[in-house]
Amino acid sequence: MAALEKRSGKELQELDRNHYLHPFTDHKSLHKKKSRIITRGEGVYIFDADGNKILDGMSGLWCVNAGYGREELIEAATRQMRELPYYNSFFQCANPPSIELAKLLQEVSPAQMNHVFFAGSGSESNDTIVRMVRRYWDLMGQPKRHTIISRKNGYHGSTVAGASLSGMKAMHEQGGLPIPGIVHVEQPYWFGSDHTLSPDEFGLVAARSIEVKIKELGADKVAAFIGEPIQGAGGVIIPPDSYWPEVQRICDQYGILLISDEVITGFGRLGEWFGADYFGTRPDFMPFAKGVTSGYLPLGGVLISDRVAEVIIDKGGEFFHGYTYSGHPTTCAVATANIRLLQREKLVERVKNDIGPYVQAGWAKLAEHPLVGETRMVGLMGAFELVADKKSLQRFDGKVGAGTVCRDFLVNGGVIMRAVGDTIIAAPPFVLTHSEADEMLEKAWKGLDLTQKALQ
Ligand code: PXG
Repeated sequence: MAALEKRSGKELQELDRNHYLHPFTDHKSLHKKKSRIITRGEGVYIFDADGNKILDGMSGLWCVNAGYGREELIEAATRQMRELPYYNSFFQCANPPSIELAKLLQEVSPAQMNHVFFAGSGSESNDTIVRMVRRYWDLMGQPKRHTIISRKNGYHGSTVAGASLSGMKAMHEQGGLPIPGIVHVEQPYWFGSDHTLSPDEFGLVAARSIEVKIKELGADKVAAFIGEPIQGAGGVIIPPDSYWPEVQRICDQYGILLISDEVITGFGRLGEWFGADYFGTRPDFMPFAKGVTSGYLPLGGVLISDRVAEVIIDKGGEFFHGYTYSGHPTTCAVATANIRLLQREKLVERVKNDIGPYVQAGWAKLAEHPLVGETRMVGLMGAFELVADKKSLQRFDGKVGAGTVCRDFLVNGGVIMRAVGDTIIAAPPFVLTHSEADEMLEKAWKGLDLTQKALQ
């Protein structure tokens, strides 16, 4: 049998079609086309089996923040695999890399976060949180505090608990979700509103939909609120300034645990180590994944505040929860190497003070394009909205599939961005240079021109 890399692109596509079920994919429609086989990555570029070089404006799936081909991450994995590729953290065991990483996470995270529980992905991290939140309230003698409030169009994963926390209608319709005890309130998506309120007024209304729900359920029934600092998969929804302070006030007033889902925003995406740092919230839980290893190996986890950790540790006895790969030595070694790399190259500061502002300035200019109704970006996490009428901000309402048309032009033109409905989103690696940023923005403009022509 030929080694995998020796197969032709065509051969790989055929095997893919015959044997491989992809995540979030309509396979019938994919099989009519063919999948794009990505074979290599270097810096901010990926290469496909047809020989195309594409600027990865999505950092893989919001994760390859340090860029492709980083030798120190490869070496960290190799070294650890030689020493101890795997051992578990059950049965009163631990291993040096998981302990090192736990300590390092404590150093880079907000002051109240002094403990971590490791998982294998963002979804698993949120499953852990659902269990731990309920365990906490049981131990506090308030077992009725069971319900977790989340948001419509939020994304928290694809496992049963993750998909339940997510506010995606299409996901809920498949398999009878959400599970009991998870409810959804309004998202702070000003552009998607009727624009009768100012962004700050709208942000307050969205935050207060949490309070309305608390009063409806009874505060003694509500365990926690979960939100992404900026919604990622939902379309890079940057809340108005009024939003997070009001959410924090509500959580404080009703004694509800705050979960800041940092799976995308953690480890520098917004120019601060965490989204909670950027928005000034004081979460009790921070699930993370993706950027913790720059996507080189799958690792997730939950940072846990002292308020919760003390109860789980002191009052809890055994918490019957954990994964085979909790504290996996190799993934933890790579995460530590990645965080050290972010620190040494000052990449978080670079997002805040250098490449972030540079890309933001160019991104804002895309608003001059006749198809664009709004641009927005914090750090290196941005979106623009395609509109049918620029003056009235009238949207296409999904009818012509403008987002998909534009996305295809972008990708075929050599830059990866993603379409969420008619919102185009981007999240490039932190190592993007100024000239690569120029290339990304020029290609975005070109893609918009082609989309405009195609839709006329
Ligand atoms: N929370 C957030 C905020 C996420 O963005 C998860 C949890 C789940 O993580 P895992 O590792 O289980 O996938 C995510 C994942 C997209 C897209 O299309 C986004 C994610 C995953 C897949 C696709 O933007 N985010």
